[in-house]
Amino acid sequence: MSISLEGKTYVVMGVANKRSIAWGIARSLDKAGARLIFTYAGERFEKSVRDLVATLEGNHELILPCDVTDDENVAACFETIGKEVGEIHGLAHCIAFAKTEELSGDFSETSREGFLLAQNISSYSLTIIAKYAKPIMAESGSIVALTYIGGERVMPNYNVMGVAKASLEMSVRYLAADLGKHGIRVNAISSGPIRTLSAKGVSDFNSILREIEEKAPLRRNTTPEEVGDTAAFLFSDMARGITGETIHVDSGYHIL
Ligand code: N5H
Repeated sequence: MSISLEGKTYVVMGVANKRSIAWGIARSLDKAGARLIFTYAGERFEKSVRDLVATLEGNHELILPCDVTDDENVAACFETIGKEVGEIHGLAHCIAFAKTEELSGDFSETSREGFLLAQNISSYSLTIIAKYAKPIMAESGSIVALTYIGGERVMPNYNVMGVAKASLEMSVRYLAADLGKHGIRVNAISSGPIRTLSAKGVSDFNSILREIEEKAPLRRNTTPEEVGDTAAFLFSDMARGITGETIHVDSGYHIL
């Protein structure tokens, strides 16, 4: 079950380890025959990304650091990508961060610094990346970002990240409105909860997963493969009429 993305090049940003949703996306794109470029957040992730990429079918050589909090770093990263491959056909933004202490307890205690940090890394990063990816993006380019239902509705403990995801989802729409004139589409995938490194330390994650198994229309949890295949679809020409959309890949939980 795969579509062909042969001859296409995509940038996958935010692989941390084999459980990452970004890695699910990378595997689907690799299976579809795409050429991939990876960016990682800091030195601590470089080795794990390189080791993982070596297990893919295709030969994906370009693996670069990209610090999304630094405009010049993002500019340099996409300049390097442009020099190496010429043109890209899309990018997957799988980047988010908030302080652990702001992901539980009272939202009214959120600090200014923590609020801005979550917005900076989890939301504004999409806009700065779109700015520097635009000059090297093909006419049919496609950008995909990851979000969560906590950006639409209040979910226990999601707190500052919920506000950042709301901002990210609205950025997807404004970017779609802006970049549509260049033929570039911008969409988000709202994934059901998946046990990733980001979810580590979330207290009662098991009970969150259990509730989905019990209540979601499909009575099961979301896998990184399901998100990856939806990303592959959004990157493909099959999705050429879709932009500014948030697609829920969550076993239907969001309709409840
Ligand atoms: C309602 C929930 C439970 C509350 C959990 C919120 C999780 C938010 C995601 C952010 C991105 C987590 C985060 O920034 C954790 C960091 O403070 C500490 N972790 C790290 O630094 C690790 C090492 C690195 C790799 O993580 C990052 N992000 O850089 C939501 C859950 C049911 C679903 C969920 C887990 C959603 C989501 O947005 O990821």
